[in-house]
Amino acid sequence: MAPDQEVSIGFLGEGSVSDEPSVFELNGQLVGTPDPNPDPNPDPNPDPDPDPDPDPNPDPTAMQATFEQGVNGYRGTVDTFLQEASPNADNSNADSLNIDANDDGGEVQTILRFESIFGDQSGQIAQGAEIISAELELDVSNPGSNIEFHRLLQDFDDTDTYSSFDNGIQADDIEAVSTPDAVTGSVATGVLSVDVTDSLQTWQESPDSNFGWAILPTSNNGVDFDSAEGNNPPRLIVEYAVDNLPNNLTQGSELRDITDTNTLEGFNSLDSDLSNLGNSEINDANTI
Ligand SMILES: [Ca+2]
Ligand SMILES: [Ca+2]
Ligand SMILES: [Ca+2]
Ligand SMILES: [Ca+2]
Repeated sequence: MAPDQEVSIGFLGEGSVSDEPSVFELNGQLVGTPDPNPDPNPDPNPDPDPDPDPDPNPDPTAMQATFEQGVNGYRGTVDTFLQEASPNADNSNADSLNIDANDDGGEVQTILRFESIFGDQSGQIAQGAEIISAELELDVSNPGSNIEFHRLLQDFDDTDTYSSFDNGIQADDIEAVSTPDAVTGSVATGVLSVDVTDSLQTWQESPDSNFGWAILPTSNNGVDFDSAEGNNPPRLIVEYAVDNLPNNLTQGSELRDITDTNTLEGFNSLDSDLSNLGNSEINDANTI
């Protein structure tokens, strides 16, 4: 509208002019409600039955993660055994591991770790998960007495030896925790299942502290089982639970606010209305 253009305003109604006309005429054109800018893309499928009462505490989803060398691409098992009687022996590639208080006159210890088990990659234990249970399965070829699983407090390579660990591993709360997380009964031939839930829960709190276990003997009747290089490598099976909601959205109302497209559309149309109203007022002020 040109600044000097004359404006004529007329009200339309059924016989009388109300204080707040719903329709009026501006320069010969009808304006006012009805909405001069109807939504050109109304939602063709509005939710006919929005959940009025979403469960604020949905049941967590139980998940399982399994780690075994060579299975589903997993390559994170690191293991070897340390021999007092052969203190410089590198057993990194041995296909069997040994734990024995007396073998050829010296103690034998096994060290075993599963790396890269926590994270957001497929197959890993999800961040923020609740560990429900963890089982370590070992394929035993030589039965024997109880063995103990002590969490290691120091890192190791599978090329480490009894010498490189300075007289092997001491469960002294420096090299390994003094109290074992798990102790087996007598070990039979076949699959030995060890409950290692305590270890996994501890490591999850600080994944960088996962150095694995020192598996230590309790008697001269030793135990052998397959290593990561053996036919049936050690297998770690972890059951855990994750919340159904993302970690940063714990309330149903928060989730609704963010995903409510009606609210967003409402903002768009409100903005459009204000914009049109503003233009009209400016034009009118310029010319009246
Ligand atoms: Ca090995
Ligand atoms: Ca030592
Ligand atoms: Ca022995
Ligand atoms: Ca034995």
